[in-house]
Amino acid sequence: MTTRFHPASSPDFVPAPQLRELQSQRLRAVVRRVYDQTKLYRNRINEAGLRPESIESIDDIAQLPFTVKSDLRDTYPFGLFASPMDEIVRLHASSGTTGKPIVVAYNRHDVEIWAEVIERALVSFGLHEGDILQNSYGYGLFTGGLGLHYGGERLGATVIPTSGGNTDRQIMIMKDFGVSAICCTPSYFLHILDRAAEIGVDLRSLPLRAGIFGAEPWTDAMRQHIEQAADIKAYDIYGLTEIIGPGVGAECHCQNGIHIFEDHFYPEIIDPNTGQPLPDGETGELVLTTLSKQAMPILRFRTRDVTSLVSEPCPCGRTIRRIHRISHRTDDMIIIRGCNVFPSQIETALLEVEGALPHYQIILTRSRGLDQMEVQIEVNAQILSDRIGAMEELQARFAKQIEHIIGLHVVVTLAEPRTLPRSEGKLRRVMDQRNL
Ligand code: DLL
Repeated sequence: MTTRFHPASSPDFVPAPQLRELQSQRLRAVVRRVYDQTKLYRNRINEAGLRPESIESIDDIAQLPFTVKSDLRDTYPFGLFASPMDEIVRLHASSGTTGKPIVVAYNRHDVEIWAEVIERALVSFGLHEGDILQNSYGYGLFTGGLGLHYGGERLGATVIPTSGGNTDRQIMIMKDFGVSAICCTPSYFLHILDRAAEIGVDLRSLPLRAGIFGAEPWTDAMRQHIEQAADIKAYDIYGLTEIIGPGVGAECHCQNGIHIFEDHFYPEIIDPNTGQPLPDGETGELVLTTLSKQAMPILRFRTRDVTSLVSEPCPCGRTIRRIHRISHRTDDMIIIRGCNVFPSQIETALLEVEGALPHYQIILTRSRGLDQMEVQIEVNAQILSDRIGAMEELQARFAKQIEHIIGLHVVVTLAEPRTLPRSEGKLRRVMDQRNL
């Protein structure tokens, strides 16, 4: 993978004092804008006993109030817009699981920034003009499709807007069009891999060399599996609708954390219980402030994504800071018999056992007041029929490995290949049936 310097990534290498000056200048402007243009922020800033001019530099950011997801719901649909409607050129929405969606807006300047950060992400994955980019993120209200699309075009790549689904056609296009990079959720890529094997296409023999995976958590164990199975480099891209969509941050070729494009999106880590900022290196909830967005700027958004800021500089030389890959969301943590468990721990455990396919599902139930966790894992059909007792042995190995990592005994069920749910977008791996 090439690591040559591309001019689009210049802002990633700005010396720290200069970056802080830019962040301060942008923070002052954004605070003034939301104060003048939105009722919610004006009230919140007044209630905090502040005036817009109280915020002089980026060091003052922690004085500002947080924004939470329900603020976006409560102001549905347009209550947080800070540009007049006739300047807004795009709306996206995120459905969430219940009730009204949240709506986000972009003016011309915002869609340009979005394309800029996506271009910077693609460059940091080693992509360049001439790459053929299959974009299998969903096009529509979801930000993944259109977000990646315009950044790819800005780079000068050839973007193929396949969107999600119709997997056989995805594979045909990948093969016939000489696709060099694909964007989709890691779980959809697993599905593509399976289906390709079924119809006799070996992705390793294609020109595909990079996968751009995000929109859901995935582990380094999963990365290894994907990289080997497809002979590609698998990169992590992070983002969320409320802040812009994909492109808040991305890995570089070092694959050791997500660089945040912090000239546009300022990261903080807080203790989710107290709301207090945590020092670099400590794990907590990621909070993001949009420094340059105009149509819908957001101050100190509580993402619920759990990570930490990496203090060591990255060998790639980028000065923008990194966060560790997102391990889970605060609301995804499973509390079972008093222990905290993350689905990513299960993923890591099961991929260490030979014979596991990377498809699994976690089912939580409650029986006579006691929580039970069942992990269903797809395994190689060969193993299931190999010899008498092989299945029980494998089951025991999975249970032991999981217990070793999470400290709890779980029920392991082995499943035939291709029997667990698949997804063309984000995959829900945890079924919590405890309150049914
Ligand atoms: O998922 C935006 C996106 C599209 C990101 C395509 C990357 C690629 P939402 O639907 O609003 O937006 O979901 C945002 O997804 O708060 C995280 O919990 C999770 N998420 C996104 N990227 C990653 C990632 C898009 N790389 C929520 N690793 C976020 C782990 C991720 N979780």
